[in-house]
Amino acid sequence: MKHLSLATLSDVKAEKPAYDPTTLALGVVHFGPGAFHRAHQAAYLDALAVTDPRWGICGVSLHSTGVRDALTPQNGLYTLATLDEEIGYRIIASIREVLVGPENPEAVFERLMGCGIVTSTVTEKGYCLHADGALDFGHGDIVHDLANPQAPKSFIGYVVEGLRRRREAGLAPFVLIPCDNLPNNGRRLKGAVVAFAARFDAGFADWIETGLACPCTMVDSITPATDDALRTRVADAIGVQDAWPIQREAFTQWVIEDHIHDGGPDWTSVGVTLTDNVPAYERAKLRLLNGPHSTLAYAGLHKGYETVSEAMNDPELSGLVRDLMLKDVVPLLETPKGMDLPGYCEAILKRFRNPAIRHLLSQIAWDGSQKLPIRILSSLQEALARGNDISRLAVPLAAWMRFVRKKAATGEAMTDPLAGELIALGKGLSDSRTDVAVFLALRAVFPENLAGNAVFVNAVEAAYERLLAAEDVVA
Ligand code: CS2
Repeated sequence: MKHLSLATLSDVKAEKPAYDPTTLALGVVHFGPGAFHRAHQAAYLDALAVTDPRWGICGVSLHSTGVRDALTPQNGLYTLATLDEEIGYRIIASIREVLVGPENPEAVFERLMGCGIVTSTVTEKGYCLHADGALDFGHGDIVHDLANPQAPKSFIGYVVEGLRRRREAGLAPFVLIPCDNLPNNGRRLKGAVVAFAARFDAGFADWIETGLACPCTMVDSITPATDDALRTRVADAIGVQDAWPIQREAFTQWVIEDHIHDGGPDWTSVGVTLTDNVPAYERAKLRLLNGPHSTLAYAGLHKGYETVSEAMNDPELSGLVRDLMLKDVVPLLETPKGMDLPGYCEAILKRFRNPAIRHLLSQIAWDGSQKLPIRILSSLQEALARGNDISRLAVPLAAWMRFVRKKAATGEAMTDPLAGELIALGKGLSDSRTDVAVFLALRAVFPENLAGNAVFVNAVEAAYERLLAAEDVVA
């Protein structure tokens, strides 16, 4: 079978780009061209390319060579399979180049000089922030980048050195658009960039503070990792082989704060929502989609399920997340303009049930130490302050603790920046209520005010005991 590339595009049985990909300028530099980026922002920019050729993408991988190695022989083309009641296959051509940062930082800086927009999907941990949202100057990559600004390891290091060179050359800053599931992602990122720059030169930090547009965003589309089943399915459908197709649900949403630059893309023409109230959208999404997702992940794995839709078929679990959303979280939220929060919850529950998608709970369970504070503790703190019942919100925390325990006992790999610490801690547990205190001592996850709150501690201990009892029944 032939392989996907510009040369074989005419043989492909899929929706094809309605523009000539070779004419796109590299107007966007994107850090972290993983599955989510290729499912989401790259698809929007692919639609935009039909009318505006300025926004082709240069993807920059900070660690692995995999995306570059898969996409370069395919001239950047890949298949986006949308899995719902109907299955769609579309060839995306907006990624025109993929660079691997550590191989050639100068090539990345060159692109940063020539682009108009920088976007990122580097995950929560890629921002190198403390739990309070400020840049972590003790983070190994940040320490490295302050000493070696010309060969950075972190996304922050690249952005700051790219801005420094632009200032030196008399250019304006690029527009920086973070696309990760972080509250106030634009504010946090800009704060981190300014703080890093201030270590070099206060005037430079002021220049960034005044001139850098870094809007907050909300991004949404459920994107399970690529597997061999998808590769086979895509090859059968489109008639050529694609080394790295991407799958997602049909639903997709991108909300960007509307103070972005003149002369930029016509975002709304491709379905992006521009608003002055991103925080309301982003809080709703983080707490009503990502929070329940993490709840299903840990509670579902605890019950032996593999995928989100399987977990949703368990009435106890689907009832838990539904109540958590509607009874615990919705009352805490401001309703974004034109949105109906209970309707939003029902739509999310339907998306979780999507039978066309095999979204692995183990994928969502990655990086729990980073995700739980944002997704669950945020709601829980507010619920506590109002004197609301927090027993359901305690369940994902207790289930995560059992998840860590299991990883420590089985020796299975755990993806989490705190993995070493968590595994060590998980080995010393006694499988009793007292385990909870061991976890609550993790200051990177549980702030002092919460860990010392008796109502909170009791709720997590009670949830933990219930999970232990369920394990006894299974055993
Ligand atoms: C998920 C998200 O893996 C996870 O943690 O909760 O990737 C989720 O699928 C997306 O945010 C949906 O937009």
